[in-house]
Amino acid sequence: MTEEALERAAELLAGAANVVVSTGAGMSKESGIPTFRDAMEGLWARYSPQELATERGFRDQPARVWSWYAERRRQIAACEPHAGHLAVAELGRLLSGLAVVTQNIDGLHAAAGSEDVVELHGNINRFKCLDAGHPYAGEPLPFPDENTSEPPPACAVCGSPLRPDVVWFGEMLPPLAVERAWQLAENCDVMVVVGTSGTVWPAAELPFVARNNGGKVIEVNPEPSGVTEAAGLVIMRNAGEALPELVRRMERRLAGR
Ligand code: BV8
Repeated sequence: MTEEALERAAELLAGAANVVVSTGAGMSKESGIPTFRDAMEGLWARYSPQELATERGFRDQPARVWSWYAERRRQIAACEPHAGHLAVAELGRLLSGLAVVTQNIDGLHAAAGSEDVVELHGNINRFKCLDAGHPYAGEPLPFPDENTSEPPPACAVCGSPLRPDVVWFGEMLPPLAVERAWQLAENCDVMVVVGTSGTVWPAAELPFVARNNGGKVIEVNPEPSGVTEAAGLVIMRNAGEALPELVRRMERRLAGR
């Protein structure tokens, strides 16, 4: 099945003008960043993203939430884009009309060379202040010592605590990112959706938007997910295996023209 699915996916991509690659935490797993699902069992078992990745959580426990993000930043700083990220960047060079829409806040698509990346949920290495959203433009923030709980620094403009420039549960997504992401999904010929369980909304809606507007949806995920239903083609492989293979097949097709 995978062989045929890869061949069919390469055929669809080679003939597509507008392609969206839509990614979730599974895209970064082979770079060493645990998915949210893993994290429930893993290092975050003592943390609940639903509780801490919220404004309420931050206002109630600023030092704890700030340290949780600092620990994640430290982990991400030690990670590199893997072959799957590099394959997405290569796809972007082969197909001029390709854009990436990601739920991930780790910046690995840009680090791999993808130039058109829509960050639906922000970026863990960007900061703004809690009360007014003043962007932080100071020196790179140090990582606190492991397991210490340090309070967040204060905004230089208004004095309110700095927070990561990410979208917390219960917060609206950045309007410009939403507008672009839905416009891309509505107009794409093909959407490749990689490494998402399809549990977080409204991002989970994108593959359905693509399908409902005539786009072909290809899912890359070793397990079924909440978006499999929207996919006409499923490649049940890890991103780091499937995406480079997809690019190799596409390059062969494009060379053969
Ligand atoms: C909002 C940043 C308006 C922070 C994150 C309906 C409509 C609108 C909203 C809602 C709704 N229903 C519920 C809501 C509320 C909520 C929500 O969706 N809750 C869920 C839990 C039910 N949504 C919101 O609050 C959103 N805001 O809609 O505002 C509003 C306001 C108030 C009230 C209502 C509406 C904001 C959501 C954004 C939250 N911020 N991240 C931070 O990271 O700290 S979400 C975060 O979790 C990620 O960004 C990501 O989006 C999500 C995790 O999901 P995945 O990426 O899919 O990862 P997961 O671990 O689940 O799955 C990994 C997958 O990879 C698996 O399928 C696995 O099989 C696969 N995999 C594993 N290895 C590999 C692999 N695949 C490929 N290769 C591999 N090697």
